[in-house]
Amino acid sequence: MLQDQEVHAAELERTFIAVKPDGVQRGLISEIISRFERKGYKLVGIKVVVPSKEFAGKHYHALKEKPFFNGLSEFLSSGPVVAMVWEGEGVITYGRKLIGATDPQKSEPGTIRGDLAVVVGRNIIHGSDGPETAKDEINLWFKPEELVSFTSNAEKWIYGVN
Ligand code: IDP
Repeated sequence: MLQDQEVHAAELERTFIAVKPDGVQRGLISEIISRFERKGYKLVGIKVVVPSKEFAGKHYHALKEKPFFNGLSEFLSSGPVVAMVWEGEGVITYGRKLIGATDPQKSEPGTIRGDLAVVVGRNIIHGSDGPETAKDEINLWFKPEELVSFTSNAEKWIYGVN
């Protein structure tokens, strides 16, 4: 039985989620963690960091041609960020659903940005947008030894497997 759980856990995917400086300053860390945790996803890494502007630029490298790239990198490095790795079936795609659209004004009510943010430049949370990005972002923000692997007792109730 334990073996089955281990196999199952090994198949689960991981995504990188960050509470950006505006979310931290507004006291929304626990609210954001709570939405992922209540859904049934598992927190396997977390730390509070103030990234340098250079590091923020690496994180947002795909956007380096955008006019807002400099301001965005500056903003991400302007204060503490809560960097996290969440694990679970479909967590990359569904995590983005929990987060909502990039522009909070286009985010549905019930989503994190829809409920808690107003403008695109202060949309409080980041989430990886696909499997490759997730892998790259997890590697950028975390060393392997900063992440844990464990089977939660709740998994059999969340996934319905033994
Ligand atoms: P995402 O965060 O929903 O994945 P991306 O297009 O990857 O969206 O953009 C990264 C971040 O850049 C957004 O979360 C937002 O903070 C910022 N951003 C995106 N578009 C604009 C814009 O038009 N003006 C200012 N900031 C923007």
